[in-house]
Amino acid sequence: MLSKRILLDNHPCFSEGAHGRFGRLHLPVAPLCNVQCRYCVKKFDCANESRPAITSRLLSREEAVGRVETLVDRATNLSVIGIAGPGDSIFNEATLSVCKEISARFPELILCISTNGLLLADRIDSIQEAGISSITITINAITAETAERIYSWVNYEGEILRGVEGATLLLQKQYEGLKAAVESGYVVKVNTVFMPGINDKEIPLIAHRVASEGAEIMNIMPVIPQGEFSWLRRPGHWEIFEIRAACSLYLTQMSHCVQCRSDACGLIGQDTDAELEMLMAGLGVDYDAVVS
Ligand code: CLF
Repeated sequence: MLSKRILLDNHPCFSEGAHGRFGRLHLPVAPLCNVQCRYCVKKFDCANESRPAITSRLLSREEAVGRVETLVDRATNLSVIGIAGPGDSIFNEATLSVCKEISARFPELILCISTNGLLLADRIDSIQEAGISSITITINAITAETAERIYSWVNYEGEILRGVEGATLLLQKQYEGLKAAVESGYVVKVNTVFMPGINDKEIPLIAHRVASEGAEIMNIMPVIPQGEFSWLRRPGHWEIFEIRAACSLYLTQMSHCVQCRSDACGLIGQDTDAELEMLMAGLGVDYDAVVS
């Protein structure tokens, strides 16, 4: 596994200093999800929409590796290959096989996954074997009562659990997963979706708990009101600022997240179209600027 120093110097999401210098390439190879968050809507071919769980299309394992080969060559400032959906990275077998191949062929790249954490503790050994270097877990609650309001269902080992039963298991697995990842030497980022009136009171408690479990950094993101939570209010900049300030008492806060797509490519906030870049490469058009 890459050292913590290398990771923090070169990972654009984990490091404020790296985000203007290095970009990430997301590979949309993980379509399935084992948890239904009430704020999540997975979509494909959404030309003008940019948010998590969106991708133009899914990639096969071969296409994903081909995309890395081509784009890393054309855009020398890509330091991270991430798998962030559109479903849960760990729930999809393709994630580990793609990562294994990329880590063997491009050992200099940071391999990053984003997960809801349900399977993290169960699969931590396979995740390490696949060469993955950084992990983000989305944790939105401390209590089962709050988690029950956020998640419609949880699918664990083929059994669909709803209500407080599903919520309790998910929280238990998320905190177990965080502990297992930290004990395995991972630098872990925790993403928390700020949902006014749903989990805002618990966010500082989440910060306190994940910091005490060894998380390195926290990324509080405003909810995008959609799906079953389309009636929610999107929190304003000042609310986000205040909650980050409260949580910064416990661990470092990320403030440059752009809530990117599952097929994002380039510098954070200056994304390029990976599909178009692949097409240009196929046509032999010179690399113009994946990122400038
Ligand atoms: Fe991708 Fe996520 Fe890894 Fe970064 S994104 S899997 S940690 S390489 Fe980054 Fe995008 Fe924000 Fe995620 S800006 S949504 S925090």
